[in-house]
Amino acid sequence: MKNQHCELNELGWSDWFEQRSECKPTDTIARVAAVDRDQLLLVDQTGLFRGKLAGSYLYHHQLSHELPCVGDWVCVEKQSGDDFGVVHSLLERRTSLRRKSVGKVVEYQMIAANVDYVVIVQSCQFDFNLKRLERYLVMIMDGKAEPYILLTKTDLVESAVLAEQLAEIRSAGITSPIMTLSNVTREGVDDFKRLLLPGKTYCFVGSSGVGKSTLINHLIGHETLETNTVSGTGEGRHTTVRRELIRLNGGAMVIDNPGMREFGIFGAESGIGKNYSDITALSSKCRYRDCSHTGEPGCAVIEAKHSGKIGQEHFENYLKLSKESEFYQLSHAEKRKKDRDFGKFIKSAKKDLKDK
Ligand SMILES: Nc1nc2c(ncn2[C@@H]2O[C@H](COP(=O)(O)OP(=O)(O)OP(=O)(O)O)[C@@H](O)[C@H]2O)c(=O)[nH]1
Ligand SMILES: [Mg+2]
Ligand SMILES: [Zn+2]
Repeated sequence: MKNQHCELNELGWSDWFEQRSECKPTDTIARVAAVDRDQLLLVDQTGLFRGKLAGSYLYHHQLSHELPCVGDWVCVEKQSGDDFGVVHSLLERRTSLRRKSVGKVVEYQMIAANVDYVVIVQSCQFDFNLKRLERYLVMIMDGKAEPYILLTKTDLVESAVLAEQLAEIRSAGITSPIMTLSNVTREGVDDFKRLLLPGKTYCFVGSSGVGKSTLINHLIGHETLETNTVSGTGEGRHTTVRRELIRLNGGAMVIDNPGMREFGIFGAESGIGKNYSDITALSSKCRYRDCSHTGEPGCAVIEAKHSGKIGQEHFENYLKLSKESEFYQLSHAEKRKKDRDFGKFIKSAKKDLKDK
């Protein structure tokens, strides 16, 4: 991993944070480049270093949105020369990209903090969906960031299809800037790249497989030899198992995201139940209670499909949505596990404190 030296402003620091910072004069101010459970990858003027959350911080902040996420600014206790720091506070967020968690207390699952722009990526082949686009836009406005709309895979559709999608977005009254590109022919990639401003942070969101990482790799790749990356791209490749802040050679910062499952906009209370009540009603007649309606014996849904009571397309849309919803459940389970790990961490951290 490459270390780099730069000013805090180049990492996105501004007066806004300066005025609100409660860091002690002896603290190091750093930005969170990646989070791996209780371990943090931090970056400041001197480069990258590892950190962990102070036990006392964890003790007082247990809701997931109170914990640092990628893009956050934090106050760190660190001896000069040390390559490890203890994070003891989190600065107020100027913007946050987050979704509400289901539960009794109001809790948010953070996607990223202090991003200036959120790039909503949809592939113009198969993935384009106005309703989903609108939901992303609401989420972005809610978090006070600026949206960009990016349609990818233009190599796979006729230009008339693309033109129709653009018209559809505009006629829905959406005025955000729209870009189009193909990662294969590279048409539009340079135009997109020119939009990225130094010192600004861009977070990429969108369904799995729409080409977010491929694009980010192109953005890095042009200059692989001399790329200054904030984190994890030493191998020259980017994987989307976790979010990380990457600094491009031009000075802009990008955050990749894993696809749909991280977004979880298909909660049980939204779409599926309402629009597919015919199928959910039939499910109760399936032989198996957890029937997935994909070939189990005694499946009432498949039977209804064969007899024509349920349309093929309706059925396929249902399957698609419920798969995405499973992804959401999965991410919820992962989150629970993470919380448990954090719980264990709190215990051990508290023990550490006592031992001192
Ligand atoms: N034809 C075509 N294929 C593309 C384009 N962009 C990406 N792909 C392909 O689409 C697949 C998925 O691309 P990724 O970049 O991994 O998609 P992603 O959005 O990062 O997906 P997740 O990480 O799962 O969220 C890869 O096989 C890419 O080669 C494009 O513009 N045109
Ligand atoms: Mg990816
Ligand atoms: Zn069934």
